[in-house]
Amino acid sequence: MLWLDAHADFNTAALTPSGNIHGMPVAILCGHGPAELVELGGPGPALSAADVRQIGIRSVDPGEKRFVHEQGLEVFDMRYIDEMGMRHTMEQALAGMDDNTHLHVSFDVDFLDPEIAPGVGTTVPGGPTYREAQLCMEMIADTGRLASLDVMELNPALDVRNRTALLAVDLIESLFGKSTLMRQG
Ligand SMILES: [Mn+2]
Repeated sequence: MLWLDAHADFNTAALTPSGNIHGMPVAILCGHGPAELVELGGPGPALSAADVRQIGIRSVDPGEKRFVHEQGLEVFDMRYIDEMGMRHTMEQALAGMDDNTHLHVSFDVDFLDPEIAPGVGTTVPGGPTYREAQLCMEMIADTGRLASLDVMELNPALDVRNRTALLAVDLIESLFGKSTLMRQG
């Protein structure tokens, strides 16, 4: 699972400073949370931490930060992207898939820099630019392994002339394989 987000969403009820359950889904998917949620899709956790790669992270709570480290979650934060570039980041994040890999992408629109995507509930400055986000989506498409997608947090009431929604559609088209030129496979 590729988790594109400004936030790690790896809080638990014990760690969270805000109490917001929308900051907990990755922890719950990895088995840390109430059984009613952990086993929502069947017995046992849906994923292990080793199945998760996070991209674009730049807001992590103090207890959550420790827990991310303890669980060995693979996080490509904005500092990593700044230093290594989006191409290298995605090469690392997409490494190790095989023919049996079901790649799920969770795209929280607050992944994007608020300068280009203001229409979200919790903006965090310093996210990927338009070109970085396009490259991220295109490199996922190039793997041919994308099998499912969720798109989160787009809020039309906070958007500016629908630009965030239009941008999300543009990026999802790239994720589904739309490209400028015919590309060699
Ligand atoms: Mn988020």
